[in-house]
Amino acid sequence: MPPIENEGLEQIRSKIKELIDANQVLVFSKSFCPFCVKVKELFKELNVKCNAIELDLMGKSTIAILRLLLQKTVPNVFINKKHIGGCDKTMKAHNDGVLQKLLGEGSEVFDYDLIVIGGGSGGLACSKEAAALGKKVMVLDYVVPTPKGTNWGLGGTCVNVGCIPKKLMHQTALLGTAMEDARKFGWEFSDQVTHNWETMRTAVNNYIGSLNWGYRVSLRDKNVNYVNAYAEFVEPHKIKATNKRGKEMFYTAAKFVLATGERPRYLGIPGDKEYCITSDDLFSLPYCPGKTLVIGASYVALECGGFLVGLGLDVTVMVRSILLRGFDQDMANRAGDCMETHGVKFLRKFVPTKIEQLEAGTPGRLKVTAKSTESDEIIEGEYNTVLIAVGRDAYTGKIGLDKAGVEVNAKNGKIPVNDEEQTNVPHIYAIGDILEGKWELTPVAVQAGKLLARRLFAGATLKCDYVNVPTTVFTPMEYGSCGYPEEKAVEIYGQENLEIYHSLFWPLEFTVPGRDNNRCYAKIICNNLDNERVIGFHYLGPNAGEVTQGFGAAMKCGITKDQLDNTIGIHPTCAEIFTTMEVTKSSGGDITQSGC
Ligand code: FAD
Ligand code: NA7
Repeated sequence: MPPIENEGLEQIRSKIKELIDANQVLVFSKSFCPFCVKVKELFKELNVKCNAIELDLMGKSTIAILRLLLQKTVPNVFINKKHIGGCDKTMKAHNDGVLQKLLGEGSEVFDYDLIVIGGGSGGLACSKEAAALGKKVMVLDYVVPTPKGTNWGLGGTCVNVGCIPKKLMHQTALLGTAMEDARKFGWEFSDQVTHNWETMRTAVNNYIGSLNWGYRVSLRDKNVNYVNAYAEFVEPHKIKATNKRGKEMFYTAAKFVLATGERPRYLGIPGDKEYCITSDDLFSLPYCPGKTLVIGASYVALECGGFLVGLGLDVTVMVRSILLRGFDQDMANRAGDCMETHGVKFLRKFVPTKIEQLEAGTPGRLKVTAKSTESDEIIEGEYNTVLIAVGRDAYTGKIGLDKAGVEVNAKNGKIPVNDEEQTNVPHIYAIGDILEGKWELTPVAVQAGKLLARRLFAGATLKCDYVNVPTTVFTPMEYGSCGYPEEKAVEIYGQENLEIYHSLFWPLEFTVPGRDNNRCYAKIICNNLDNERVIGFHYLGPNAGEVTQGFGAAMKCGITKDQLDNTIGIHPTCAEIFTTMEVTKSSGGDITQSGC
């Protein structure tokens, strides 16, 4: 507001009216007043421009202005020319949803309050939560088939081509091992035990089908408008949706959430798209893959290689450099060693250069040529199936982000957001696997989606906490972790400030069958500078997900080594090892276990 020192009351009155008329939100405020700060913060959270007249900074005119206003106290809030009142009344109006309605008046009318692009883990959670808060919501989900033509239903990666089929097939493999163990416990089978891929695939895919259906029903029950169409921005507030028959529809929304996930990366070598499959194809493959080469060494590669060998197949994993990049390397190598014990062959320091078809079929025969990363050595091998698992790319390239002005990391398609999952365009948000530098896990996408909806539409302030996220790699010997890998902890805190406790252990259930003795391993990394707080938790053993989940909660509460020592274990279990760890890594003491 320009200086009005020398103006008469009438002029001031007309200036005030002008200001109220011209601003969607006008707040008469005092810069030091905490209630005014609260109100201004609210509008900031709502992404609504709030014009504040700081009366304490206006000299003499303050008194004149206050004389003319009916409400003499601050904050004094006007929305679309309507007088709201002070802090309490504004907050109440927000909680009752009245404020949002008033803000909507006089502004552009959109088809939806929220459009979510992508009906996977994050998108479904966000859209259902927003609809439960009374918003008009649309979610679009569309699966572009793989180069092999594989397609699937609603629910995204986790349900169709990720966590769910992966864990069920891992379970299939574990049952095979359990059957071997069973003989040692006295079970007798008269017939030779074999595995039928088609039976497993059909059972797993029937279950997935039931989940797809369940998602549809729950969207309908929650009044979310689900559209099975591919969405792309044509304007910042408008998308084009193209369905599988090519029909185009256009929709507008006040706000958007991007949750388009990732898709497997290909190698870019001759024969990769023609002859190879990815995890997007594996779980619904209509035939047993036979002798398989898995290319890649991170978690998708090792998990798939692990369950395939568990089904009795001949499996080789081609590793370019290290196992499980980003995870604790001591643990990664131990998990790899266990895979080798379970029959997986590793071809280390090789990358494929060419895939050729020797014979078509289900499966056919493929020739793979690979070169060493350390020498000129070239090798060739013959496999029935080649599974590429060399990472996943954010699926953001063809959704018209340029039309909406959303910034994207050109190298990997990831979307940078602030700590409220907001992109550089204030009304567009992003969650899940497409985020830059965040965990690519289902529960993370779900939590981020839910909390985002509550912040957008219920005045909540809680943000998604991406720290100390527990996770598990479902290799034949499972690896659960939470917090820092050892390398990272050393880098951040320095070796001299850490105490690392560790132990090998032998699960009781492995003793009678006499397998995997002293292969299971537990390790915690404690920060000496902070009361030996546990900053890294690592577990290699059975039921790693179940074990790690509870310790994840403990780490959220800031558990220390002392508190772990004071926790009484449950006997006989694997998890109890964490309550009795005494040997530090630095001592070099014996960590083998011989009994309970
Ligand atoms: P997604 O679930 O991928 O959903 C995105 C959806 O958007 C997809 O359906 C996609 O088709 C759709 N879409 C994309 N573009 C458009 C568009 N333009 N218009 C309309 N729709 C579009 N996580 C775990 O927590 N535990 C595990 O054990 C685990 N195992 C995994 C195993 C494998 C093999 C893989 C590949 C992943 C695994 N994950 C696991 C990761 C987990 O699946 C992802 O983190 C999670 O699915 C991410 O959710 P999202 O909402 O970001 O994306
Ligand atoms: P990641 O974690 O991105 O790992 C990719 C792996 O593939 C890694 O071992 C790479 O080796 C390897 N890679 C990458 N490019 C090549 C080529 N050209 N040749 C051979 N090997 C290669 O991918 P994932 O698919 O396992 O997991 C992605 C996410 O999906 C994961 O976080 C889950 O949430 C689900 P490198 O170590 O770089 O040498």
